[in-house]
Amino acid sequence: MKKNIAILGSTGSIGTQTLQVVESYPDKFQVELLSANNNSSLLIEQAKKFQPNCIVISNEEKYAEVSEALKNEPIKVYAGHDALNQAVQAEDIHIVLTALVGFSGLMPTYYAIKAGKDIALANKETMVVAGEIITKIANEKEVNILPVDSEHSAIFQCLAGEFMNPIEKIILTCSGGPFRNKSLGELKNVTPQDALAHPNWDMGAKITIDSATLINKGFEVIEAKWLFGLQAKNIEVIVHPQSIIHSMVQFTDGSIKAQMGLPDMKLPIQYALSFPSRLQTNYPRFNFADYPSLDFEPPNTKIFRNLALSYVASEKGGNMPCILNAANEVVVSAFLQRKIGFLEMSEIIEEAMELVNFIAKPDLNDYLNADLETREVTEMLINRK
Ligand code: MN3
Repeated sequence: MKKNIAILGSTGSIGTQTLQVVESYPDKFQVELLSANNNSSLLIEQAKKFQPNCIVISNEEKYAEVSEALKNEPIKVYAGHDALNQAVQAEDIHIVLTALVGFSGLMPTYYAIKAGKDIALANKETMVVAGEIITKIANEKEVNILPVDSEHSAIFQCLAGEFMNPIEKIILTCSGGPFRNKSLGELKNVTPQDALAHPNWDMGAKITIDSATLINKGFEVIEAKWLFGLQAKNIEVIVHPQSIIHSMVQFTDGSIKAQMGLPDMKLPIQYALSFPSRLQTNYPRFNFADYPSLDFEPPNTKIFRNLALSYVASEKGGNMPCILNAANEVVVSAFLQRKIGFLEMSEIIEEAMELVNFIAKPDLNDYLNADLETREVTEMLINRK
């Protein structure tokens, strides 16, 4: 039986790579739903090619253009965020791959889980913002949350056959980003263009900046905490510039399992879609003789303060990781527009974490409000700079 897939964020980096995977296994997967935020022309092209039952363009201003272009196709076209929250619940969908950017991934993921759909999770912000609620509902609905993030996929693969064995710690590997060896002085004047040249992974603009500041790794600590039921203090980050080991699990007997290979996002994507099976591929293979040494070093949290702030937010709990995420989205966008410098991103996030109302036991509405409040506060802090 084919798996019917919904791809949220189909025009982004993960979305387009997911469609490459789907295309390689036409007898395994069928696209049921595609959604994009803004990129109407690529969404139209994808819809014609993959013939989903339904597509959603989040930007309602693009509805006329998209529906006109597809008027001769048997494809339902909807627009807007509410339409997406509805569309993910369709009966024929088996698994929802969430590759939306940032906070926007939360509500569609929430509704998909409520409707009993398995989730292939590429939108880590969903877990950062509301991991407690999301994992609780997923348990109630007996829904699987399968990680697409390469580090979490690695851990998930290391845990196959180990589910009864306690974990001592998780070791998340981190490429270090484009600014790995830079000093504070050098970082003061780096530009978005400098940051967008990532050494190992080809990704969208937001996650590329997040990787350069290491907040991406901080988010991954929080994501791992919820996915694998750990405390942040049992999740360690190690810089590994070659990105060959994708992450590791250390068990209580001291044994460490690592998952490794050449970095290619298509692998974790397809493992999430085909789990528990592995699909044969012809991707290039890792050759040990090409890598006489693999390097490791601790991250410098005095320089890359966003990583330290992520541990603080995780420790504090409640809506603090949500505040961290919202403040980050706003400062990243300000940095990309060159309104603030690289190091100011951490300063402003830290101030926002102090200023926004803390709620120890938030419900879903509290998260939505904290997100809005943080955005306002962060904008104010940016304009003051
Ligand atoms: Mn990752």
